[in-house]
Amino acid sequence: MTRQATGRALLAALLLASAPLVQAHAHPEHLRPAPGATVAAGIDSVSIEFSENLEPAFSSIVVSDARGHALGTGKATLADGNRKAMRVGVQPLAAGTYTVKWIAVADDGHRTQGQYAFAVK
Ligand SMILES: [Cu+2]
Repeated sequence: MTRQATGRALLAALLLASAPLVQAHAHPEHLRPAPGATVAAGIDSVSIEFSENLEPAFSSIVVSDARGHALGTGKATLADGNRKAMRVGVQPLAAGTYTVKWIAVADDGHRTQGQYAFAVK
């Protein structure tokens, strides 16, 4: 192996070793209500705790009813002292199915997003 090839192999190994740090995207870990859950009527917020600190300006949670109407009472906010936890208030929910769409922008600027449904009985 030439010295140049050895250098390239070393660089490749370093890049592989650092990949988990580079890809520290925010993934949802605790979702309330949980995906697919059926909860009692009257809940007035949806909250998601992520694996990474979030950038509040670009992160959001939007709750929609079965007809696709957004129900939020305001912008989603991060919890005091915990930048991994995001919450949005909604009017107390009546029976039906609801969709949650979230966008999470982590401190490193990477964006993840997803959606799930839950039911209110
Ligand atoms: Cu990332």
